[in-house]
Amino acid sequence: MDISILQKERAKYQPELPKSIRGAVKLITGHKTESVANQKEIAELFPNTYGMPLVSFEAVKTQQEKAIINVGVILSGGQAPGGHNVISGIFDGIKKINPASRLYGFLGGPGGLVNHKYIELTDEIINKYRNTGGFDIIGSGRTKLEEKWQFDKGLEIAKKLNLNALVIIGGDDSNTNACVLAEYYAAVNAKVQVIGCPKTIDGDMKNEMIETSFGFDTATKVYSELIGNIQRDANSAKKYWHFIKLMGRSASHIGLECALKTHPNITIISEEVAAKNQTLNEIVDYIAGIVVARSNNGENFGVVLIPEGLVEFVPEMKALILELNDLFAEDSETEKEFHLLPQWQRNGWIADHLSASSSDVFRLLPPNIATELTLERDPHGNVQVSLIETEKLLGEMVKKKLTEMKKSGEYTGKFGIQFHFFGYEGRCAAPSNFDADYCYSLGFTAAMLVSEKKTGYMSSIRNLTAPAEEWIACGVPITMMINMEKRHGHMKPVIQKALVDLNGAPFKYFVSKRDEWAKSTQFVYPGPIQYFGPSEICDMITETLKLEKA
Ligand code: FBP
Repeated sequence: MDISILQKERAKYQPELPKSIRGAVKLITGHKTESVANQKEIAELFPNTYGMPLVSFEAVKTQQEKAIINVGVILSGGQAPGGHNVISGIFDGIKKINPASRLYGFLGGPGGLVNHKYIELTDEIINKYRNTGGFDIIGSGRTKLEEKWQFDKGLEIAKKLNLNALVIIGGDDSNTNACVLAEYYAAVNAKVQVIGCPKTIDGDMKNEMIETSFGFDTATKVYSELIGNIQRDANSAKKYWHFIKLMGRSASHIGLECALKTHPNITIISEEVAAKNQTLNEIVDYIAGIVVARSNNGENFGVVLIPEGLVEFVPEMKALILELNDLFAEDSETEKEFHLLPQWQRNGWIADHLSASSSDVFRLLPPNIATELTLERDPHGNVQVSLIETEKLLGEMVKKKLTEMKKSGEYTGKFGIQFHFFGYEGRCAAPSNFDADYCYSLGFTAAMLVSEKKTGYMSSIRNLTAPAEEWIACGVPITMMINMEKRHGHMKPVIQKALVDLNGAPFKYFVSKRDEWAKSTQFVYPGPIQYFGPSEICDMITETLKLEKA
């Protein structure tokens, strides 16, 4: 197989582990936990895995001999840089615990567990994937594990392969799956443990005990390089406004981190839009105001960052989406009726089935955006926001507004526009040193949690602003992160997503700077990820972590 020169060199990189888990370790049991909300309901739904204590690992002088542990690993949901290092961390971890331990990879996500599609991951396979991006070692998928027959099929193969545990590498929805599965296996005394690992470029799988999800560091570095390059182009040609939509689903962590790294003229933060109850027209007025102000300074160019989940946070759009979700609730009469309609009748039918206010909003949307809002939800009931062209919606609305302002003499500039969407280009990049080390440590810690017979825990590495050797390896009960939310029209226990905290240091710092960045041109050009060279550049952590932990 041909590999790039970088890949060849990168294969030699030995990821760092926290010092405390490099040799012999001892489990330390901390205090008992409770769920982040809806404690009574969650305790009732998870009687076997609720309220378990936090655990951590400490170095000791001698290690007792440990039993063989066989593990099945699943990559779940969207790709995130570093997934292969989690797997190599698990592999090295279980082999260190007992060299006869074995690792199996289920193919194509949670569906592989249910359909019994797997491979054994050997040294030879693992070595080809160390420090590489992507999830192609075993593939990923979005099958939701929620039905008893799926759990039982999983148990069947786990028994056949003599597995002690499953490790599910995923975001909030996939770790919710892990939690539900752990509870079921504990309830039927299946003797199969389930451990989760916090993955997602979106950065929203974090909380008091999980400082960041893996992949966020690398993906935001890739997007920031691209944004920086576009800013240079904008500042060179001086003739375009670039509207850039950034992946990240609901939360705006990616947009905020990229803004902190690159200082664009405008960054919309969805959580702020919701808090201020801003309408679409108000957002358009805000952007147009900055375009006019810059034009008055002779600068008919700029860069706007737009989080991909924005439409779900604009109050009138949010109300519309909630109504649409109910209309498309799984197996509902309306859902069935809608799918029988020919394409040309669908938008009219929807408008007739909405409340008067949502119907007005729906009818005023450009037809392509209206159709994008009605596309199939993902298996977890989420609107597929990456398919909605919010950058075009806002760009076209700003253009219209400026045309009106031109007519009334309030604006005399030129408005050329370019659209971009950065998402998939960041999800499989070769992991930064941070993500390579972080992921390897998460995998290694997952192996230790399995060896300690823990189930329903998420592998957690803390103290991430310190050098890797000072990181702390822990286990956090997943039930601690769960609350009740409406999905597919029904209340379900799910991990609470972390949105941008408007009282948090990263957002406050951004607010203190954004007017300056809007009026004058203060672009920063971060350039590409560096894997070799001085530590200040190779081991850089995110601005978000720096500010949150300052
Ligand atoms: P996860 O939450 O599974 O990590 O997904 C991340 C993500 O990249 C989102 O940012 C994006 O909205 C979505 O996946 C796109 O999904 P798909 O890969 O199915 O197009």
